[in-house]
Amino acid sequence: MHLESIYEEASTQQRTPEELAIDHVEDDCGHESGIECQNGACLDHQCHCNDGFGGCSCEVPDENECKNRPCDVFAHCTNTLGSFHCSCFPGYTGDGFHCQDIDECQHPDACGINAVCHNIPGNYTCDCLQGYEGNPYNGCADIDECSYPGACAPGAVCKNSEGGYLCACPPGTTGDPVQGNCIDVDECLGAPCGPGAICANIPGSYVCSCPPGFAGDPYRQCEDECSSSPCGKGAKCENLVGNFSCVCPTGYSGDPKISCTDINECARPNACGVNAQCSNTEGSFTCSCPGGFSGDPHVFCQS
Ligand SMILES: [Ca+2]
Ligand SMILES: [Ca+2]
Ligand SMILES: [Ca+2]
Ligand SMILES: [Ca+2]
Repeated sequence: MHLESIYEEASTQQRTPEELAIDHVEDDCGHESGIECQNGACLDHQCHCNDGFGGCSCEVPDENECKNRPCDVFAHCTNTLGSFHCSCFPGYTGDGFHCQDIDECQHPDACGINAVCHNIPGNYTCDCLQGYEGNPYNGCADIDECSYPGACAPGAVCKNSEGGYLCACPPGTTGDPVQGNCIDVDECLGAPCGPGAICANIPGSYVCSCPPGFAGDPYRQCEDECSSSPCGKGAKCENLVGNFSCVCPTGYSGDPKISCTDINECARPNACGVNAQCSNTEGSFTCSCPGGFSGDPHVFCQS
């Protein structure tokens, strides 16, 4: 019988636990012997022995050694005919004269998984580890903290883990991901784009672009489109807003994207004045009055 129930029964009946313990022994005693209840009182067909007697009909002289409390305080004393014995309470170990608490936590399976064991006198308790929930005696499972609204700060990313969870501000944002807020980083303040490029801050990131008339990888370098000599041989590159154009310079003709060649102006009729000599040059031509002639060769040479 458990300690508490013995004491409970003893207090309701206003008897000592030892006296009650004797009763429980006598309860097991039948009446087959036919001997009358000699040294006791018959109650409810049971012979309740006077002090110093035992047996089914209280016919045997017996000392109740339990009266002297010979057992450990954490043991149950049982009087027997001619003797007694001590047995440690549940949760205690020993010979009954010396009982000590069993440290149940030494047993690896005392609690379920992910639980912590606490040894207490006569018993033990189990609790789920922090971050775990369930029946600690059967086993605790990880709590998915991320399933709770507000586990992390607004805009933060929640990542569940065994026994815990992590809050993090997503890339491109900064702040306190647990209790504060994740705020966009203005990456443009750090001039992350290539030389000549335009930086635009956007939520969670930034964008680099080349200004109109410039080309290239804006994250590396933006260059005047003409700087890469996109036009044909002899052609002029003109940088435009968002574009460029190739033109053959004055005195040259052809497809400026392929090549520009000198115009032979002298092949044109009336390139120079009357009587004048035309001489073609790279990109131009000259007119001159021949020997013996004078005047403006672009208009008229006079002899
Ligand atoms: Ca214990
Ligand atoms: Ca967790
Ligand atoms: Ca940003
Ligand atoms: Ca020419």
